[in-house]
Formats: sequence, structure tokens, C-alpha cells
Amino acid sequence: MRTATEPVLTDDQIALYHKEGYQLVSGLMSEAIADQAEQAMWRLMEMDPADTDTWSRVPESADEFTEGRGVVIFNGLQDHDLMACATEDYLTAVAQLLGEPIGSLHPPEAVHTQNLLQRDVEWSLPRPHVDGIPKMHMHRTFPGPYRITSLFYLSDVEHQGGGTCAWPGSQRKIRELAESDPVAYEHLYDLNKDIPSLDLGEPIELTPKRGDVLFFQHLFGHNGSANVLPKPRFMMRFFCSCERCYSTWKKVDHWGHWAP
Ligand SMILES: O=C(O)CCC(=O)C(=O)O
Ligand SMILES: [Fe+2]
Repeated sequence: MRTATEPVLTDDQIALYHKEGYQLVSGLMSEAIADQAEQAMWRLMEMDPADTDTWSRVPESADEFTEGRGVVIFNGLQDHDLMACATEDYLTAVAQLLGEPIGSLHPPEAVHTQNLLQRDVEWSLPRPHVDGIPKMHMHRTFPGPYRITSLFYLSDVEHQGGGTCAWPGSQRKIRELAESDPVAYEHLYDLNKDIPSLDLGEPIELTPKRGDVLFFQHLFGHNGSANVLPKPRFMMRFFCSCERCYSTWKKVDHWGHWAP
């Protein structure tokens, strides 16, 4: 059996993460943890997984619903079944990808959801973005608001069901653009506007399974895509209120994105 100090990712996975800027990883939580977390999402969404009529409802208790994207946002949830996804194996994988000692990272404190409801649009590939772009925060491009981030999928995502799109290797071309004019691109807000003009190649539409975690780097080009299927797509990211996370990547209230 693995002990808590042993690595979980292979050298190949780590090398690919550095080369391509991202890595989709399965098995960082048990099936039982993933199942409990999915059930927690159904509860929060005030939906019955056995009754498709409930799947298009916007839950009363949501913090935000953006109709244009069909996204249901809850901020700062500390539901036990969702927080259980921050397993030792997950924290070990993050440490490995960052090149930090295993066991040295502070754990996240809460969850931010980005659940996608079905939209009545023609599905198409999105345009790439980098994170940290809201004008109100004016995040600096360097060193950027995070080194690594993680998206947790808590439902199986089918083709056109709200998979995140990833541009492999895009972080290098986006960094080159940023470095080509440090004044014009001092802020991610301005850098992001010019990203669609780069030739980043074809994106990959990821179709993750429940319990999979997508890791990506600062300056990695990605974006969500519409969910045109009836089943909601469940996805979450972690929040933290510690001074360092809050000051590097403040999000809402006293929460920042967890930025180890
Ligand atoms: O909804 C998605 O698949 C991706 C959302 C996104 O771009 C993000 O959380 O940074
Ligand atoms: Fe993003």
C-alpha cells in the first residue's frame, strides 16, 4: 500500500504537464468519495438525478446564475462531501507538479462551483482564455495569480456536454506574447484580449469522468464549452481564505482561489 509520503504521479505525467501545460488525472479520489461528492452536487442543485424534469431548474440557493453561459455558481461551500475530494493523493499530485515537497502544501478551505445547465445553442469550440482576467482585480501577468490550478469534475462529461477545451502547449506561445511587450501586457486583462489572435492550433475538447481533476498552469489557454445535453455538468474549484491566497487571487467576500 502507498504511504502518505509517496508520489502518486509518474515522471511521464509530470513531464507532460510541463510540456503541454495541463494534465487530466484520474484516480486521485476513491469511487466512494467521487460518488458522495456527486450526490452532494445534486442536493445543492436541488435536482433529482432520477427525474430529468428537475435538471433545468436554477436552484434558489445559488449565489449566481449567468444565463448566457448557463453556469450555476456557489461560492465558499464547505460541504463535507465536496471537501473530501481534497484527498492526500490530490495534495501530493499538486506538490509533485509544483516541484514542492510532498506534504508541504496547506489544504483548501472551501469550494466554488461552475455547474453548467443545458443550453439551447449550436455547440461550437470556444476561444481560448487565460485565468485572472476580471477588470476589477487587474491581476499582473507576472508572476500571475497562481502557479497551478485544478478543476474537479463531479459528473461524467460527454461530447458537447460542457467539457473544458484545452490548447496543448499554448502556455509557451502566450508567455512569448506577454514577454514581447511587458508594458502593454502588464495585466492579464490586456494580455487576454490578444490571445485569440495567436495561432494556438486546434483545442482538445476534454470529456472527463466523474472524479477526474484537470490541472493547468498559469498562462495556459483553455475555456469552457456549452453544455447542450440535458444532464448538468458538475465542476468545482477550491477556495481558501488565508492571507496569501486571498491577496494573490481574491474572488468573492473573504475568499480567494486556493493558490498553493
Ligand atoms: O467551465 C469550464 O469548463 C472552464 C471554466 C474556466 O475557464 C475556469 O474555471 O477557469
Ligand atoms: Fe478559465
